[in-house]
Amino acid sequence: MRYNYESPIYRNGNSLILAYDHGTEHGPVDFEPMPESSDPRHVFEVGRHDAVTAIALQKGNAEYYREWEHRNDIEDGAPLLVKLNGNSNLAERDDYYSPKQCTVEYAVEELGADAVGYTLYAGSLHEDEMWEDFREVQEEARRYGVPVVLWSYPRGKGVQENPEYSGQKDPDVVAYGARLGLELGADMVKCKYPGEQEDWKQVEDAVPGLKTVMSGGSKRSDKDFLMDVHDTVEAGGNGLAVGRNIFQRENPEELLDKLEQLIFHDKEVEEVI
Ligand code: FBP
Repeated sequence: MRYNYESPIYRNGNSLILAYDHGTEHGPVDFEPMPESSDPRHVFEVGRHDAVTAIALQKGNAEYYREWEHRNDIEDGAPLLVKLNGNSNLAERDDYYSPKQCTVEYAVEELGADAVGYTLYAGSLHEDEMWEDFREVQEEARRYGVPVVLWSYPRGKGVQENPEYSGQKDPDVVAYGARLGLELGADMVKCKYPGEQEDWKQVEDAVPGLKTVMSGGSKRSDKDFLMDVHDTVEAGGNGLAVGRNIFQRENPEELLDKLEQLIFHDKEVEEVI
């Protein structure tokens, strides 16, 4: 079914996805600012906050998550979004590629996934291969009735070497990446914030009716981060997928309280800060 709005990853149509796949994508360096965050159980606990509508984990951590819930009789853990592909910073390739480590079947049947996620690097020399991988993911997700979230990150030679683009956060590039999600059958796209609210409007204009979430990015001040999230939601976005801006904070619950107000209760930044 297209657009399974009954999924627990949505609350009033919006989402806050706690992403914790950074050990794969960036390595342990991302845990240095807050060493507790290296322990998945610390982040699983953070995911129990009411604001979190899904926790995005690679297969190994997803297995650990289910075991943690079971051993500790946890019944209010965040819904699980299994990230099906990923790649490390150690790999040396001619261009970006993110191989698949998990099938939708394994994610749903063995891990009880509520949703799945896949990263597509449009613009890479390996774009065609990733389209094929995504086709399988999307069709399998439809069979199981779970939403598929596309980490839509255009990057690589086709973007870098095109003089019409100023990089992966160029609004034209971000909007194009989002549009691919719409046309390839994603239920939601997760896109880099291009920098300004009007740029996010351009993204929304490219994908009428499709759910969109802003990708958190590197850690910044509470105010700057909340402003970006607010501007995204006000421009029509459906929330946020965030990692470092949560788990690199000493008191992530405090920021989650504020994000909850912006994403699910339409509050202004000044009302929550
Ligand atoms: P952040 O909020 O920390 O940016 O996390 C979002 C995310 O998409 C993660 O899922 C992923 O690990 C990371 O960003 C990848 O970012 P990039 O490919 O730009 O290094």
